[in-house]
Amino acid sequence: MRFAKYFSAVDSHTEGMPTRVITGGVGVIPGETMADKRLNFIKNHDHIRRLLVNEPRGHAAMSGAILQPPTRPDADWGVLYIEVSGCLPMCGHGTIGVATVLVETGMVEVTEPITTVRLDTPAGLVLADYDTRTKLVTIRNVPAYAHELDATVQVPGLGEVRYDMAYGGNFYAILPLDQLGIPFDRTEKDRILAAGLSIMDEINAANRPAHPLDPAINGCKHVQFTAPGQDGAHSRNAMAIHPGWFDRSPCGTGTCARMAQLHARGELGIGADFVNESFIGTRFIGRLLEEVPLGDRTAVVPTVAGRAWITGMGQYLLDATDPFPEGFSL
Ligand code: PYC
Repeated sequence: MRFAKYFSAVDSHTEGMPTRVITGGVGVIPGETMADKRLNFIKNHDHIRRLLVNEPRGHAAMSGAILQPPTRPDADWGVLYIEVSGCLPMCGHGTIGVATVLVETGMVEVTEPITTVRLDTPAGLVLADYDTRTKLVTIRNVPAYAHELDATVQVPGLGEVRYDMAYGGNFYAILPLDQLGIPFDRTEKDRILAAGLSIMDEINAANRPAHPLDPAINGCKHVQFTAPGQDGAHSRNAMAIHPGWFDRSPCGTGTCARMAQLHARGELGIGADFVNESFIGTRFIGRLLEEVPLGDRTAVVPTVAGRAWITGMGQYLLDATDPFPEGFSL
């Protein structure tokens, strides 16, 4: 057999959501910053993402992270986030997975009981504190902010939809699912997903959000349908993501966006815990540390805590004769 490509990987899941951490085989992507590397990767190397997340090596809700040397002296590793939806600026569940893999495989120097891993991400520096006693990873994310409150959009088949747009490393349209009259129930997943995809299409056509300091971070690929929390959770979500899947975790950047939205509405104070529950019942614990300026806006610095578990280690290969060199999706 002749291998056209050969990648080493450590697979994990964060509260149910996979992160395939690519530890070798990609090489160093050119770029002065991780944001530059992300754009270069999207333009010139996206076939690698497709090969690693699409079927048959991945699946319709696959997600991963490619390790890179950092581009800044205060970081231990650089990270590019890959998913079926594309190459994200930041990913919370992915960061929890990366920190767990780096510590558990000894790729960073481990200190007991807390190891701090400093990650250079396309959205900015993210710190991850790994607790070796509990496996809990607490990430200190980039500043999150409420981009627009009480926006409306006309959606075919749904009429006028009211939503808040918030950023937590990605942009999230946030609305209560009961606004659409759909029960918060996994048996309704097809209807919920179809509504989410239509809403993001119309928002991107009519009112596409962009980050105030980095216009390359733009567009809404996530619709966070919320429901009241239960059994100690403050909120639940069904996170509909382009091109058609749900986050299995409570969504790290989505939890940060939700906290920024609640803070802007005066419903979440600095220092208060916010427990967010996923569509499969797993939880992250979020908290806002402080307010900070972000261009001419006010943002908040969020933390999110959750756990990840390693599920496998392996090599992913591309045989030179494989008829699907970029995999496929159905
Ligand atoms: O955890 O930030 C997250 C995330 C983004 C997309 C899927 N998960």
